[in-house]
Amino acid sequence: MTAPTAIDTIRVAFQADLGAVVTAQDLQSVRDRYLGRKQGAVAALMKSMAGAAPADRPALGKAANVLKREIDAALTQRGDTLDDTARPVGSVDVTLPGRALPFGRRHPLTLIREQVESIFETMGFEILQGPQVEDDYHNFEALNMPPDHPARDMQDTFYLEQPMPGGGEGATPPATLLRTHTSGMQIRYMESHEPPVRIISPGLVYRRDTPDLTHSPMFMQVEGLLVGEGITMADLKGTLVSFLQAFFDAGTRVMFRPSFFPYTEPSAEVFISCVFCEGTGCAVCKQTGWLEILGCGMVHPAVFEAVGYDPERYTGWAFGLGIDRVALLKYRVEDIRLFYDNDLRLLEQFPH
Ligand code: 2NL
Repeated sequence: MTAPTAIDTIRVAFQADLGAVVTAQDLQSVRDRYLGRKQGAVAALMKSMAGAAPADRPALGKAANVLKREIDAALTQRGDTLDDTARPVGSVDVTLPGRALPFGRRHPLTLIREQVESIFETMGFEILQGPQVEDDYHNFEALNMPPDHPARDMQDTFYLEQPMPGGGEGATPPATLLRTHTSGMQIRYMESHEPPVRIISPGLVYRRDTPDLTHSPMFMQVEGLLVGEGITMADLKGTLVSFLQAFFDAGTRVMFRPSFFPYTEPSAEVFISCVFCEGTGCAVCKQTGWLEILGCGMVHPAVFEAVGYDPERYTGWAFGLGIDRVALLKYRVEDIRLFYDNDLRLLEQFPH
C-alpha cells in the first residue's frame, strides 16, 4: 500500500510549490501541475488507483478527492491575494507612493532682502537694480570721494582695469571695478530723473576683506535715497525708525549717533536695542544693549552738484544697510561665510 504515502508526498510538494508562487503565471503553472486533467499529479494519482486492491479503492478515492479540493481551495485563496500584490519582474507598481521632488527655496539673504523691499515699497519707494561692475566715477568720484580717498586704495577695492596714472596722453584711463556699495546706481538714477526721488537699491557689493566670522569679500547691501524740497533729518529719523520697528519688532528702540561718510553731512550710525537681550546686555551686544545696524545721513551738497541738482533747492537723505548683518541677527547664524558656501545643510533650514 503505497497510495497514502503518495498522497502525502503530493501534499508536501504542493505546499512547497505554492509557497514559491510570486506571479499569476506561477500560480497557473502550479494549478496545471497538480490539477491538470491529463498531466496533473492528482489525475495521475487517480489513475494509479486502478492497480490498488478493490477493497482499498473507496478509501483511497475519498482521500484523493479530499486532496484535490484542498489544493483547489489553496490555489483559489492564493489567487485572491495575488491579484493585489504580485506583478511580473520589471513592471511598474502603480500603487507605490511618488518619489518626493526636492524643492528649491529662497536663499536667506534673498528672504531678508525681500522683507526690506516690501516694507519700503509700502512707504512708496521704488526698487532699483544696477550693474555690479561700475566705473570709478559712479562708485567714487560722484560720491565726493576724490582720487586720493583711502577707500579707493587697491587694498580695499577689486579693480578690473588698472588705473594707469600719468599714462598715455597725460590722461588716466577710466577704471572699472566691482562696486563697493550700490550708490552708483542711485547716482545714475539722479542723473536721469528730477526730484522727487524715493528709491532703494539692493544688491551684491565687493570689498577686499579677509574673510572671517563677520567679513566676506562679497556681501549684500540695501541703500535708500530720498530727495525733495524741504526734506530734513526728521524725515530720515522717522522713516528709519518706522522701517526698523516694522522689520524687527514694534518695541525696538533706535539710537542715532554722529558719524562720518564722505557722501553725507551730517552723518549718523544707527543702533537698535539688542534683539537677543532686549537691551539688558549680552555677549552679542558686548554688554552694551545696542547693536549697530546701519549708516545714514543728509546727502552731501557735492553729490547733488555732481548729478546736476541745485543743492540750494533740494535736500535729501540716504542710508546703507548690510543685509548679511541683519540676516545674521534675525536668523541667529554665527558666520557670514555660511551665506556664501551654498551648503544645503544651512539652506534647507529656511522656509520655502
Ligand atoms: C553703511 C553706510 C551709507 C549712503 C550709504 C548714499 C548714497 C548716495 C548719496 C549719499 Cl547716492 N549717500 N549712501 C549714505 C550713508 C551711509 O552706508 O554703513 N552701510 C553699510
